Formats: sequence, structure tokens, C-alpha cells
Amino acid sequence: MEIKTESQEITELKEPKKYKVFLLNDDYTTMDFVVDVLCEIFHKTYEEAVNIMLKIHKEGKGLCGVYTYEIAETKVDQVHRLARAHEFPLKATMEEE
Ligand code: TYC
Repeated sequence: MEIKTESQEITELKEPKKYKVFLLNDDYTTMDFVVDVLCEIFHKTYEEAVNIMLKIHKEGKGLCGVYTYEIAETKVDQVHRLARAHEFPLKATMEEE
């Protein structure tokens, strides 16, 4: 049997924490590949994807989406797997919102 204190009950009723997922710039990944990643993994329109990719290219990183921990972790993993499969060094990171 699980005994919970009142504060634990309150904790569980709160919204789960959210995590921002970013892509990082590098000198080798092609712009087209980053746009494809943004469309396929982050469900951006082509226009949104181009704008985010250009922001990353100019500023070093760009926000791709905000998710719960497990989804954010999965997105980061999907980016790294797809990049590795195409031999690009593209990196994704996550930060608590
Ligand atoms: N800087 C890369 C180039 O000039 C393009 C690029 C954009 C790479 C965004 C990674 O997350 C990235 N080919």
C-alpha cells in the first residue's frame, strides 16, 4: 500500500516540467539536412524550418520545440541517430524551461 503525504498529492497534480529542444550550429551539416530534420522530427512547415535553420546558422542555436522530458529526450535521440546515419555532426540539446 502506498501512503502519500498531502504535499506529495499536490506535487503529482502539478503539470509536468517542460523541456526546450535546441539544434546547434556546426560547419559541416548541410542547410538542406537541417531543414529536413526540422520538418520531419519537429513537424515544422518548410518556411518555419528555413527560418529556424537560418537563425541557428547565424546565432549558434535555435529553439525547435518544447516537450515533456520523455518526448524531448526522444527528439534529441532521433536527431542524433538521423545525423549519424547521414554522417553529419549535427547536435541537439535540451534545457528545462
Ligand atoms: N552552418 C551550416 C552550414 O553552413 C548549416 C547549419 C545550420 C548546420 C543549422 C547546423 O543546426 C545547424 N552548412
